[in-house]
Amino acid sequence: MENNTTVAEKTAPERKKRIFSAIQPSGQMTLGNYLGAIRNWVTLQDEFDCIYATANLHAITVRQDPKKLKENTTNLFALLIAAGVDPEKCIFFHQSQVSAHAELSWVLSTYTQFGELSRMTQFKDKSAKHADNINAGLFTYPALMAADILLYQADMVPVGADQKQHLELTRNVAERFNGIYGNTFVVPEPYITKTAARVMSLLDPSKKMSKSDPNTKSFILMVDEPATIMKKFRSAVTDSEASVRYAEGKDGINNLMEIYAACTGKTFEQIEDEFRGKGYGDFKTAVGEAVVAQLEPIQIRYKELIKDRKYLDELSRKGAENAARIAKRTIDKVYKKVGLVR
Ligand code: ATP
Ligand code: LTN
Repeated sequence: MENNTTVAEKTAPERKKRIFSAIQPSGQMTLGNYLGAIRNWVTLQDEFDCIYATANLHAITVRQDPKKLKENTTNLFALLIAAGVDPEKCIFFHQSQVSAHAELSWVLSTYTQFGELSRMTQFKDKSAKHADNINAGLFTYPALMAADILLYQADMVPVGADQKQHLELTRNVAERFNGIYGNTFVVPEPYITKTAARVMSLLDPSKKMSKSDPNTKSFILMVDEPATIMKKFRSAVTDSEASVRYAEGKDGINNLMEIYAACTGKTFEQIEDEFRGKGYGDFKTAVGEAVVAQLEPIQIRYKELIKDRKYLDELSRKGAENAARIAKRTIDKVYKKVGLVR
């Protein structure tokens, strides 16, 4: 017989695989955030049981203006819905609305080693950038991220390539805890797409595109006007060869090809054929237009959604109630295993 599933396996209710991801409301979202993370959230919704959050507790590891943080959090929530995250299909809320995140984070921080946290490149980068405020939360940030993921027993975590190290740490902490107390957490896998997993800066293609870059020409914002997007692509750094092909040493062109491929679905080979004999000017225009085509409909929906903050707050509260119910099961189990009075 071809099919070798047992009767027991067939009758057992099939649990859809669960996805968890979050994004910090620490500023405006870039094209890197969109292609590397947000877009995947949307495509995964139909197939999986998805839980998404704004990571506002993570955001305060860098000093924030309270009014701005609140505004950015709601704006991010609206932007993600405009991009296609559907609160009818997934659970979508703000991290601070479910207290179990902070509770589990504390417990997990006692199963995370100082040495492990010291190796995190994001910690090294951020503490170099914010030398006047290297707080304990910035250091234990990955324990909170592990709590986010493990609370919901997520099987997969869609993130950009830069978060892979935090995912590895989450897996280690889950395995360590399971090893001591018996099976408690699902050990999650990273979900990182091949194209545009790491969108690079338009001005220095050896660095990742980052919203905190002081030079605004280095990144495309999801809310940038079409004319601004075209202008930024026109000033993107390339090379002197004037040939559109993917090759080592052509970081600028490689990055533009990645972006174009991610926006049009074309392969590198098709792109090389399309622009054979043409200059970089034509290519940059095509990349800009492809990006505008992706972002413009999102911008229109975003402007509409952001007018009704009450409605957005209501949506997040509903999402948080559903999230809290799932989170409670895990945190109860963990407290019991560790021997904490409830
Ligand atoms: P910052 O510049 O403040 O460090 P960031 O732009 O790196 O922030 P995050 O909020 O840390 O953004 O990341 C949100 C999500 O977007 C994460 O899943 C991250 O992996 C992804 N991401 C961020 N930058 C890029 C990029 N350049 N290319 C692909 N994915 C990215
Ligand atoms: N650390 C991530 C944001 C984040 C996250 C998470 C991602 C917080 N909690 C849980 C995936 C799963 C970042 O900086 N991009």
